[in-house]
Amino acid sequence: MLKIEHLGIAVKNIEQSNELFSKLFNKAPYKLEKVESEGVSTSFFMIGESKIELLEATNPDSAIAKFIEKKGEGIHHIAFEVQDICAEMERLKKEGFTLLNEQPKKGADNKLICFLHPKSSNGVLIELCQEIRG
Ligand code: CMX
Repeated sequence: MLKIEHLGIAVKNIEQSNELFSKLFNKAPYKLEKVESEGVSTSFFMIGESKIELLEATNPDSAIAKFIEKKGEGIHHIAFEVQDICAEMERLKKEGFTLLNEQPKKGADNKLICFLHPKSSNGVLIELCQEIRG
């Protein structure tokens, strides 16, 4: 793994949270993006070399809607950048982690992504991500 790529924060209302976090960071998000396949509306803030992703559910079946219903707003996942997502998925599967998708899928911010089930990583939802190159 190369570095923490971003932290994901589940929010109820992304417009309100964009205002709140813009005040906190004293800057606006650099990107707003809907990812229909994940049922989320996202925004990204760049803080030095670190990124924060805000996520609002776009439908009641979204992972974010279920998370907020159960746990309330807050930190939802940690994403790690990897060089070769397929190789890393294979390695982690062999190590006993539960992959939530067998093939990398397209995520927000020009990334191929794969999630690991929080039950296999001490209650933390982990995302692997690799920049889509070319
Ligand atoms: N962090 C930690 N634990 C979590 C969690 C999270 N983000 N989301 C759910 N859980 C917990 C649940 O509370 C539950 O715990 P208990 O059994 O102790 O109650 C457990 O994980 C399993 O819950 P579940 O009911 O079996 O499954 P859910 O329907 O809640 O789904 C998960 C959980 C992780 C499988 C699902 O959220 C998922 O597939 N996530 C990956 C995709 C995703 O999160 N997409 C949105 C972000 C997309 C993006 O970043 O662009």
